[in-house]
Amino acid sequence: LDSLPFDQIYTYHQVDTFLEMLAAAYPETVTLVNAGKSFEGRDIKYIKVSSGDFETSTKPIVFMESLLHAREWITLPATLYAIHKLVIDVTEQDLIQDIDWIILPIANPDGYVHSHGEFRLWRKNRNTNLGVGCMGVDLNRNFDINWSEASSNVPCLDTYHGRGPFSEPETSIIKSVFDQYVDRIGLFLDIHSFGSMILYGYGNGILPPNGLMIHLLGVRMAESIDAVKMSWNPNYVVGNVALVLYDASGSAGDYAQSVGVPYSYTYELPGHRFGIGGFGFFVDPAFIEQAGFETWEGIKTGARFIRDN
Ligand code: ING
Ligand code: ZN
Repeated sequence: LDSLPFDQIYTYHQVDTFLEMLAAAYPETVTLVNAGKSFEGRDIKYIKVSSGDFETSTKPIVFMESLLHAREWITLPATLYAIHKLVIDVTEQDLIQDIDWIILPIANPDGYVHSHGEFRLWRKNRNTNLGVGCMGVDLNRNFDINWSEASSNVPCLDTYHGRGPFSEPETSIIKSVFDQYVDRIGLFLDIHSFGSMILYGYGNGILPPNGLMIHLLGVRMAESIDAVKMSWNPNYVVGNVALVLYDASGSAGDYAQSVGVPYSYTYELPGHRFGIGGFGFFVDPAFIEQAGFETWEGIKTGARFIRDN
């Protein structure tokens, strides 16, 4: 396990195997947590990375996750690249000396597997207990923050919020991470695509009390990415999600903000360079490693900021 080629989009099983091997190969820094099962019964696993004992540590935590939305495949290499630079190819020691990490690469495994098979542009989970012919809950509308205020109550739609806050196993698992570690989580990053944006709450346009600081760090992270981005991609846009994009309730980012995480962002990674409509979710092979590399620049800026402030 000395390299992870960034030349393809890995499947659920490949990532699962990778995480198991990683934890076995680096027991002193990596702890693999099997946090529970998805609707269809797949394991949802995350890693804790710490240079010491994660549980007794008082270091700030950066918590990042990807693939809450199934079709947003480019977010996976971004997360795997971060793991690669924190565990396998460590060139910046301060990031693990000073900071602990929780990294959840595949937050929505059922949807992700479905997007590899039947339906490439699937977004939601695969809940079938909705009482209608349609399936799937938008996990990024299912969190307990302003739930149902700006989302859909129609199960057939892509922004269906589910039967209630945290009705879905996948969001409940993420909630349990916040329940356990919220006092130490200084930065939450929910990695989505596409659009080249760094977004923060709340999804109704109301800013958190530290909104100016949140914006400041958003800009700094965006600048870090823009400095190394591909020339064909636009600069990142930074702003409140409701102002930049649209109103949205019950998101993971808003939930993190509401329970006390000081800095919570949703990254929208760049889309396919020839993407129009749904094709923005397709992956340009020439961008896979680059997506990891450039996103990592933003993540590092965020991590060091919450360490130093
Ligand atoms: N976009 C996000 C979505 O869930 C978003 C935008 C960000 C909403 C932050 C709420 C909070 O719709 C994608 N591409 O998923
Ligand atoms: Zn998304």
